Amino acid sequence: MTAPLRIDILTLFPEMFEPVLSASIPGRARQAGLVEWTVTDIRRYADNKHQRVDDRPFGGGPGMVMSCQPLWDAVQSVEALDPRPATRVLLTPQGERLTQPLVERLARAPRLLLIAGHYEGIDERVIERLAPMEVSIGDFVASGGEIPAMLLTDAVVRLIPGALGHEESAAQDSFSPRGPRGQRLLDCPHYTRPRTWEGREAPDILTSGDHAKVARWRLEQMLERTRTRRPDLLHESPGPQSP
Ligand code: 9D3
Repeated sequence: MTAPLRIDILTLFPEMFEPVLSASIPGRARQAGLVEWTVTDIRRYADNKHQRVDDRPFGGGPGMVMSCQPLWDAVQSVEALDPRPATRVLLTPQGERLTQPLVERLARAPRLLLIAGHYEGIDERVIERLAPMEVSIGDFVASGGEIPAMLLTDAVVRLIPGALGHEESAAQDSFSPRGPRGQRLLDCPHYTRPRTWEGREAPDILTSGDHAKVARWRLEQMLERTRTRRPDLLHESPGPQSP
């Protein structure tokens, strides 16, 4: 068997991670030996007696800036725990947008080092020296990089073969239908019993027993929903896993 993916997370809020990650797919994948993670409190590495990890911004302005030293030392210490080189990822609003192709790339690494920032930002000099990939989860403002780091972890771990149940993995992205030029599509609508609920019927075709017709209907729905809700997806270039 191949070595489990290792994810090291550096944060000022270490207590946030374990309950969330252990309760979801990553928790199950860890129990199955497919992934392991550590969560490290950057504050432990502050070399001043008050354990300060931030300071006022040069040039003035609101908020605080995370200092270089604690983060640099934390990265050195955590990276030394394993000889494999880590792909360093800083979660930041200034980063490249997280997309499924990026998740797929990250999932191929043997080891990820995730840095969750907080405060107004991190001193640029330590970012330059660490030279991490910089990743954002979307164009909105979160309070810190912690939830983005958990989201990235979740998205990466569910791609590890065996992380999902067999039933779920069969429905995985690479098997689901694509657009005319291999683009990812939005999902079709789903229905279950009862056939009539509050006067609303489920589409007859789904209970017709004609599997070819069902498949065609679902693909049409996927294309139509993508056209109306996410036309941008149809103009995207095909993903790396598309035929
Ligand atoms: C006034 C400038 N703000 C930037 C929009 C400051 C600021 C806000 C929020 C700086 C850091 C944060 C905390 N957010 C993250 O660390 C973060 C994030 C996000 O806010 N949105 C989307 N993805 C990410 S990844 C990390």
